[in-house]
Amino acid sequence: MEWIHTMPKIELHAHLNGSIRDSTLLELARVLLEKGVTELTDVEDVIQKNDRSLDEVFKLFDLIHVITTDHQTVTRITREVVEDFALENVVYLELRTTPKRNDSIGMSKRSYMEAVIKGLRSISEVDVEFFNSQQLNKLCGRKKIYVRLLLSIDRRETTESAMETVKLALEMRNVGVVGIDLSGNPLVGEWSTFLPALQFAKDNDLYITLHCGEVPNPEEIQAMLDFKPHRVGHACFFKDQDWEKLKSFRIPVEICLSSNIITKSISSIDVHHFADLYKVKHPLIICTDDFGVFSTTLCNEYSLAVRSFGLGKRETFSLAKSGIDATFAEDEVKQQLRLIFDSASPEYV
Ligand code: 6MZ
Repeated sequence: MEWIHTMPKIELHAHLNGSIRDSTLLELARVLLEKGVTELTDVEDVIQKNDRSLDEVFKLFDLIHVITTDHQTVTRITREVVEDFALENVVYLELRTTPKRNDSIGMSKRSYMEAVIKGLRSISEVDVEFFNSQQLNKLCGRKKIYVRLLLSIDRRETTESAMETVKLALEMRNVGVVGIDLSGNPLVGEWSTFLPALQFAKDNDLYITLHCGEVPNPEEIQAMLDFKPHRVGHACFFKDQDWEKLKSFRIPVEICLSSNIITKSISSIDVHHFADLYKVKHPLIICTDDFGVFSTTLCNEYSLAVRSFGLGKRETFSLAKSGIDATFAEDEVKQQLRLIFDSASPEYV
């Protein structure tokens, strides 16, 4: 559907290391193979993109991290991910990544993030605005994209490590960091471990989004909702009381259709909670999660929603535009985004 490609879009749930081009991953893996760092079977596993359970997805991430976690590669994949989203007419991207420490190569969480910022600065194919004093170039014909960053806390981390990430986020607000994400294998870690750092982040006006209800965990889901995050991702295993709370707090949901289906968090698209949330006009936004790992694109996710839930062109455009309110962007950026959508709207009536 060509109109989905040309439509301006907003992406709010994209993990950097889940969004690597196949060609890049292959190229990097070959170098490691030559050095004997990885096994051929491991690399084949990265390339094969069949159905994966949630558990397998996290094993895959560990392997991807072996392949990608050095400063130069982090810079490269950041540049490529932003370019790829801009080429599908994403006009605002909130990119999330877990700052990583690796003493053996002199990497700290800070230097990891500096490599990400270097990646943003190095983009020349498209015009990027990633902190608010920057102006988007007015050159015609070039894609323009606003980028903001979320620092992820991995559920394997300790309270101290989570706190280090939050402090880093606070120090990096002047380079486009707007919030914190809690992610990682949902079968690992306790909510109480992360709460102090997340509360500290919230008290210091960072925005918070949580992976919530990716596996059945009733107590954690309720505790997370009581924390009143600014958004949640997934919400696959919600029960009635969870939906009630989510809806009464009007917490926007990041919807990742392919990810939920491939990991079998949702048994089939016809029973996906998108339908109910959309029907009751609850704020939601279509996202990719990990376009590399799930072999998708944001256009593909919109097409899936259009085909599965019978959305028309106009409804799809309104849905995409409504994502502006769920962004963690400054008011001026939201204003600019409204102008971008308004100028495209005649195509979608
Ligand atoms: C939970 C996920 C995820 O941070 O290294 N991540 N966490 N659920 C998901 N759904 C499938 N997809 C990705 O990107 C990769 C990391 O993001 C989180 C995991 O912690 C994964 O290791 P970064 O850039």
